[in-house]
Amino acid sequence: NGDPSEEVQRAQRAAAGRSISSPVPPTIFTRIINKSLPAEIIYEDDKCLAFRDVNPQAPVHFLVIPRSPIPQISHVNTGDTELLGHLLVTASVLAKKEGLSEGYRLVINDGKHGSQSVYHLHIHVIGGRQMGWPPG
Ligand code: IU
Repeated sequence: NGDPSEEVQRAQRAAAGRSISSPVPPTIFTRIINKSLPAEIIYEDDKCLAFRDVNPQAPVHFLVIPRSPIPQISHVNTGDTELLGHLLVTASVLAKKEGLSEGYRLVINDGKHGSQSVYHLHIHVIGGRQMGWPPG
């Protein structure tokens, strides 16, 4: 006790413990990725998956999510550039597959002002009707 080296060791053990446990609490989307919660998955690969939104806001409404549990778009860094590109290209390819030839809306909600409700990054792909602007 009172030995500074012990204190340092304790702090290092605590820090190591924190980095082992995930800093991001799992969301419902982790359960969709794990298949422990059923969802209508329309596409998946090694980096992402896409599934229909349970509360669709248009005739076509699906979400494209990374397997990696990035909580929100404001938390990404340059190391995520390739993954984010992949999510956008996947959204575009799937929109075409879903027949959205007249156009569609991509939405990423971030944080409180963005009305984000699930803190696992997702791109909404919404289409099959005329969209309004500005969004609410
Ligand atoms: P938001 O961008 O975080 O607000 O959107 C979350 C979306 O996830 C929203 O459109 C929900 O309807 C959708 N969703 C879902 O598809 N399946 C679920 O089990 C849950 C939410 I919870």
